[in-house]
Amino acid sequence: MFNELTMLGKVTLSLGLIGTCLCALGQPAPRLRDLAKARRFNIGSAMPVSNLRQNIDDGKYAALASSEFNLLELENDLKPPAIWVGPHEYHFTDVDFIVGGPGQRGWAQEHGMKLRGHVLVYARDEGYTLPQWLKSSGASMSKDEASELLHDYIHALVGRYRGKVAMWDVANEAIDDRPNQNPFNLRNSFWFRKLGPEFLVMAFKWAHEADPKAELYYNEYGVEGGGPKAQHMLELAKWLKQQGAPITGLGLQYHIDWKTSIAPGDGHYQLIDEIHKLRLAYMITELDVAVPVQKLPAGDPNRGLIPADPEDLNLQAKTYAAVFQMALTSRNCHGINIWGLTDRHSWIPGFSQGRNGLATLFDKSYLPKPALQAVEDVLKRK
Ligand code: 9MR
Repeated sequence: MFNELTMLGKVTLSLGLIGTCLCALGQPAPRLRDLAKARRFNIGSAMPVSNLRQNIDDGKYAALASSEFNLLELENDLKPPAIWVGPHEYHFTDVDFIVGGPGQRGWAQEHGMKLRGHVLVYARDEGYTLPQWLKSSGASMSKDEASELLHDYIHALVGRYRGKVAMWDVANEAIDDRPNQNPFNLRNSFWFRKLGPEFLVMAFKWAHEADPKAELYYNEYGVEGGGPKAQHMLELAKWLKQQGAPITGLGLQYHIDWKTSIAPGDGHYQLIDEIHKLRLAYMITELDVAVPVQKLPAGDPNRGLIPADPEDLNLQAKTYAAVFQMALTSRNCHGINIWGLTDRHSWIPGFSQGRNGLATLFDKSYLPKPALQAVEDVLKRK
C-alpha cells in the first residue's frame, strides 16, 4: 500500500521535507522560512518541548519544524503552571532543552530559530493559567507579598533566558468577554484582585528590566476584526503607554475559521490601523483556521482529520492567504505564529469536541496543504 509517511522517508529530513516532495523538476521548492527571510518576516509555530525532545515520528516533527519555520513558541511549557512550582521555586529543565540554560545553547539556537516566550502572566484563574499553589494559598496573601512574588518570578524567568528569547507575551487574555465594571473590562483574576490594573504595568516594567532588548507584547483572543473587546484592548494599550509600560505591541491570536473574510478597509484592517496610530507593533500570535470535519468518536485516530467537505480546504487557503496579505502589507507587523505544526498536533479537534480540525498548514502526514501553497504565493508576491 502506498504510504505517504514511507514516501517521505528519512532522507528528506535534513533537506526540508516539503521542497523535496513538491518539486517534480529536481529543484527543491523554497522553504517557508526562506521565503519569510527574504521578506524579513518572522514565521513561527507553537510546539511542545516533548515532541522535539522525543524526536517523535522518526524525527519528522523536528525536521519539519526547523526546515519551515524561523520562530519557535512553546505551546504550554512556558506557562506559569509549568515553570512556577512554588514560591521562589522554578522548573526550568524542559525549557532549557529548547532555549538553553545559562551559558548554553538550546535546540532553537542549534536550528537557527528565534524564540517567542508565552506567557509571563496568564491573567485568568481557570484552567492551565495560574499555578495551583497560588490558587490555594493566595487568598490570604498581602498586596506586597503578591507583587514581590510576581517581581521575582518575572526576573527569574526572563533573566535566565535574557538575550535568547526575542519576544515575550508579558500578559495574556486579561480582558473579559462579558461586560463588567472593571477598568478596561479586565477579568476578575487573581492578579487583578491583588494588584489592580497596575499588575500589567508592573509585569511589563519587570520584564523590561530583566531583558531590555526583548520585544514585549500584550496578547488577546477574540479581538481580530474589531468590536467591543478590541476597543478595550486599545484603551488598555493606550493606558499602558501612558503609565510608562515598555510595550512593543499587541498580540492578536487569530483563532479563526475557514469562512472568515479579511479584506482591505474592513474591521481587521481598521484594527491594525488603530494599533499603528498608537505607535505600536502587532503580531498574529496564534493563527489557525479551523474547518468542519466528519464527526468521529473521541479516541478515533482520524478524529478532526477528515474534512466534511474537501472544498473547504481551498476556502481555508484563501483565508490563510488573506491574513498573510494583511500582515505583509501593513507597516507594523512583526510576524505570524501558527498555533500547531500539523493538523495532528493542533488543539482544535479536542477543543471543538471533534466538530472542527485541519486548522494548520500541514496535514496529518506532514504533507503541505493548499493553505501552505497560498501562503507561499503571498510571500513571493512583491
Ligand atoms: O494550545 C494550548 C492547549 O494545548 C492547552 O491545553 C491550553 C490550556 O493551557 O492552551 C492552549 O493554548 C492557548 C494559548 O496558551 C492562549 N490562547 C489560546 C490558546 C488555545 O486555547
